[in-house]
Amino acid sequence: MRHRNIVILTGAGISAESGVPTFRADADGLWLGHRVEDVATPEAFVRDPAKVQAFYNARRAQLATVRPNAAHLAIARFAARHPGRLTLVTQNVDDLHDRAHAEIAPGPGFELIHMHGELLKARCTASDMVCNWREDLEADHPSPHHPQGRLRPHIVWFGETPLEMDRIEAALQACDLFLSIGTSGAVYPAAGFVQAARFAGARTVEINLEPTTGRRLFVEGVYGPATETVPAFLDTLY
Ligand code: BJW
Repeated sequence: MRHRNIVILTGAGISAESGVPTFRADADGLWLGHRVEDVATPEAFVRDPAKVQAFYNARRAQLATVRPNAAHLAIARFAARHPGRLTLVTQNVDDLHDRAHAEIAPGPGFELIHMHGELLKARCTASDMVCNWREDLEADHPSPHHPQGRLRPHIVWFGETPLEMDRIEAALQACDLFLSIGTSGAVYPAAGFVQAARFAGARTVEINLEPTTGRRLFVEGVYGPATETVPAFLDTLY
């Protein structure tokens, strides 16, 4: 075993070949036809809850049409045989990592953190209670948890604090290998994780379709479609 404590950060690129659109692919800056600030901020939800709920309803429904790809499954296979600690931090709100790890049970040192939330969960605006949710949400969806609450998507919007930051920071401080897969590095704090990993002395590798603007922060880069590069790279670790 060349590495004991591993952190893998994933972004939209790992799910692209499953058919889930990435965020920053369009030259016109539109994201599934929306400006990101029209749908992914708390202010947008106050201004136009129907539009925000409809956007997330469509994405939640789309999850039923996609499946984990060879990159998700390669990480799941790796997690099943890695004897050390493996922290998989995903910025993705889809459930494709969850489904891959449900198919191939991970080892005891594995944890999966959805730092930007999950499409298949909803949160009460009054109590912050989180529940599993597969149906559409209405603009003013009453919360089962609190008489004054509404249900909103369990998504971390711009300006909100990402989830599980303490666990992520602890894993980064202890890691000896950091892999960043399919993320543009445009959104913080995830974009800064590579620096924390370098500070810990870790080997740092960017795996992407093409070098990102943050390429210089990584010691190594592996480029090509995730379904090919991720299984091949993980095979080199044993
Ligand atoms: C492939 C591939 C294939 C394609 N194979 N690869 C000014 C300066 C610095 C920071 C800020 C600033 N102003 C504001 C901020 C902070 C802000 C921020 O970073 N803004 C930037 C826009 C500048 N961040 C926040 O507000 C965050 N909160 C925060 O900072 O709180 C303070 C705090 C910090 C730390 C501790 C405590 C408190 C919250 C960010 C929330 C992000 N939310 C979103 C939307 C919600 C989720 C949803 O609706 O789905 O999350 S934004 C969107 O971007 C989404 C993603 O998770 C996130 C990252 O995108 P990702 O995954 O990188 O996708 P893309 O599309 O950008 O890239 C895809 C990549 O894949 C590309 O590189 C392709 O090449 C590659 N690819 N096909 C391999 N087949």
